[in-house]
Amino acid sequence: MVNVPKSHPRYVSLTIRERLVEAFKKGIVVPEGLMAHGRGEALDYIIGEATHEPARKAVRAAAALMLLSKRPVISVNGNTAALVGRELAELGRELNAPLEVNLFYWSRERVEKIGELLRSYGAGEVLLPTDDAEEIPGLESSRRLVSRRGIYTADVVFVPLEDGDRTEKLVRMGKKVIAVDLNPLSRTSRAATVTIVDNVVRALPELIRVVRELRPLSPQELRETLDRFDNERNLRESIAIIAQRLELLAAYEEPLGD
Ligand code: PTJ
Repeated sequence: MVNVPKSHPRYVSLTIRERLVEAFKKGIVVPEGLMAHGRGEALDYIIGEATHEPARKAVRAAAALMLLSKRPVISVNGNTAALVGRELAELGRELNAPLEVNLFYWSRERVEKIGELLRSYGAGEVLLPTDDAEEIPGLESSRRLVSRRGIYTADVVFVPLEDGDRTEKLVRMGKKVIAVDLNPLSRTSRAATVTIVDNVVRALPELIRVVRELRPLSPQELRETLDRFDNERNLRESIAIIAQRLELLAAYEEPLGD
């Protein structure tokens, strides 16, 4: 692993890259996952690698939805296992929700490796798509394979960093979907019930913190928190932040990036 000096101005971003490259070498992340990260990284660069107000509002709505849920399930792919596996295990314990490995680029070996990694982080229940397998209706990708005890019967599915198809199909099955995606224009972002436009690396610790903060609220108060949230309006606010950042940079009102 390359040793990134802490003094480097892009230390955090370079360390995240190194984590993904290491996970790629171990067979957790696919090469396509590195490309997907590049797209996310570019958007993160534009928003100043910071959590903005729309993301904070979405985290509150997501936490309320998770606390109201009877059967929440956390879906994990290669990238999220590598970047926030530990936090996903912690969120699962906090919500008493199973983690389910669900991959786009499917291989039995990788499914098992990711399952093992999550268990090494102290995850409670870890479901694999090979356990009591069912199929998401109308979905052709490998993501269609889900566990009956998990995503198939969940009422709320948390899908940090996703491709759009499955989100649409899960919503069509009557489920509520919470997504984390740095791209507010993606199909996932538009199809989800609540989209957190932020880097998973910042969103997960914040989500865990807010779940703990909102836990004492009554179901009525949680429902009010959720009802105040409008995903489409929130996505438009995130797009406005991207536009404003670029305008300020173009108008010499912010220092150019490094
Ligand atoms: O492990 P697998 O086989 O399930 O494959 C995982 C990937 C990520 C390769 C697969 O789901 C995929 O191809 O995803 P997409 O369609 O490229 O979508 C990934 C989305 O995540 C893009 O919109 C990126 O902008 C966004 N993204 C990338 N890195 C991050 C991110 N969003 C939040 N935080 C990130 N760190």
